[in-house]
Amino acid sequence: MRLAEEIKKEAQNLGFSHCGIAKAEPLLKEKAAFEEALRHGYQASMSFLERNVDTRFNPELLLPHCKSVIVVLFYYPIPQKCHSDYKVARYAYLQDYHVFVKEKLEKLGAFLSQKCPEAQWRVTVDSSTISEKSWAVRAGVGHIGKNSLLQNEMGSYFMIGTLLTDVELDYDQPTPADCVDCDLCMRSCPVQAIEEPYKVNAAKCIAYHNVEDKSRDAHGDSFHHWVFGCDVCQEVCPKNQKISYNLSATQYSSLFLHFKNEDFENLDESDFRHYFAGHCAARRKYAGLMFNIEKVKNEN
Ligand code: B12
Ligand code: SF4
Ligand code: SF4
Repeated sequence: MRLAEEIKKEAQNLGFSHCGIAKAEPLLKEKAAFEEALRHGYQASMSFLERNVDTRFNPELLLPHCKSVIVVLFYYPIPQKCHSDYKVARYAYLQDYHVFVKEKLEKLGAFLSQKCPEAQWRVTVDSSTISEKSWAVRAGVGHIGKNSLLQNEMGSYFMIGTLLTDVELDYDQPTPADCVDCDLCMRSCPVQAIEEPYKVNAAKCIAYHNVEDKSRDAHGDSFHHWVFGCDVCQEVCPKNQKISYNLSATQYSSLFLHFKNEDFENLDESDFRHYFAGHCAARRKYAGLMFNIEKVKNEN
């Protein structure tokens, strides 16, 4: 078996639904589109997006002599079954993907080292300065939908990670985009944050205001019941209607699923620390989550 095929098989053994490989070369078209989005101010206060723009689209700046970008997708088919007026994005039911996807990718890196002891490699999951969706498209594991998210035949509920390496491999081809005449996500976004197809203005997006925005300023728009993240533009997408739920395959925590209104409203700091250690919600900190809950409570 060729090395690329062995890597993909190992990725599957590690629990990734998809694995594709892109040639590491500067992505000029994608970089230009990204810079255009920055000129529109779509990054809101996330000034980290303005730094290291070259690095995001040229992995050689992250790993010297980088030849290949191995992209993996972790699929999380989790049902949204709220017992309360407070909604939480599905990815927050998982343990913190920054940790477990990274661990799995490090195992994939160790597998590569077994096969090629000289190999240099580096893992990225979300935090690094790399445009993960752009590389996923290049690696042939999906295309960008009008909601700006990577999607394929299984839908869009994925977390993306990459393994950069200086080993040359066989490369995959991008698949064509296929939203065709649909614009459901754009019409359904409660705050009209998808201003143009494929482009989200974070300054309007609920998932920015209730997760990323540290200022917690008096944001005028409603959170529309979402206290952490937002899944509306994925829930309405026809690509996500055929989900076969397979919770045992995910690093799944049912805690939020069982929360009732009073559990959200009466959450105290020690319970927050106890229950949410190791979960994405912990990144928002107690005061941040309570700000969101209070805001939604006042809107109900
Ligand atoms: C900043 C960020 C956000 C911001 C901004 C969102 C956004 N659309 O950019 C906020 C906080 C709002 C956010 C929200 C969410 N995020 Co987020 N986010 C990121 C992060 C860290 C950087 C993305 C970025 O650079 N954005 C800036 C914009 C300008 O760039 P862009 O969207 O990549 O698109 C530009 C280029 O890539 C280029 N381009 C590339 N390919 C193509 C194809 C076409 C056809 C076109 C026209 C252009 C184009 O043009 C675009 C310029 O407009 C990535 C992780 C990473 N390091 O990549 C995760 C990431 C994109 N987020 C992710 C997730 C899961 C979410 C949420 C679904 C979470 C939730 N449920 O609440 C929401 C979805 C909101 C949405 N509809 O986008 C996943 C996406 C998985 C997937 N299936 O695509 C990522 C990849 C994290 C991960 N490692 O898995 N996120
Ligand atoms: S995550 Fe929510 S607010 Fe953001 S673009 Fe999607 S539907 Fe709109
Ligand atoms: S809802 Fe329609 S337009 Fe939006 S991403 Fe899904 S298929 Fe594409």
